Amino acid sequence: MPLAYIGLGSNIGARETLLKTSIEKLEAGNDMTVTKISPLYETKPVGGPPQPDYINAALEINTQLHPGQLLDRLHEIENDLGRERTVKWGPRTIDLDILLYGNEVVDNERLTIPHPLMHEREFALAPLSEIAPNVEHPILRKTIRELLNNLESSSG
Ligand code: A4P
Ligand code: MG
Repeated sequence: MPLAYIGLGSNIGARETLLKTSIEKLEAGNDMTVTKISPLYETKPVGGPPQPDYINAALEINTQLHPGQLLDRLHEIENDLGRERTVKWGPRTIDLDILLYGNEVVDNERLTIPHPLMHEREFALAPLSEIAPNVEHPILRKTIRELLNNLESSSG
């Protein structure tokens, strides 16, 4: 079974509790195991309207769900936790993104894997590098640690 990596973010409400509850909900089903959990990072918002700071984290999961089924599951949990989609990149109770799914490259109307912006975002790469530093991005062919180092050296 492939290992997949999920990025978590929250910037409204009880942010830490929302992250922890979403992890519990992922573990509650019998179709995946959460195998690694990164530390939580407090981050400044990137893009979108002015909005509160985020807490971000990353997970490694071992799952039999295919990418589309995994996305459905993540959306169910986001909805359970009160996510409302109003403004693109706007504030949210919880955002669950598929960052990587094994070595798979997916690009259809619902889903792009690897997540198309992950390599430009410190809030995604910093937690991911704590649990998957040597995992390679299947398109860019660089490890997560290398992508994070590139970003840090280019942003000065
Ligand atoms: N979708 C396509 N590919 C994926 C994927 N790999 N994982 C589609 C998850 N979803 C994927 O997402 C819109 C649609 O993207 C989904 O219905 C799915 O079919 P959404 O979660 O409804 O909307 P969104 O999150 O507002 O848009 P998007 O483009 O996912 O935004 P991002 O990239 O998630 O960015 N700053 C900090 N510090 N921390 C953050 O976590 N997050 C964002 C949102 C902006 N700034 C941030 C943070
Ligand atoms: Mg999202």
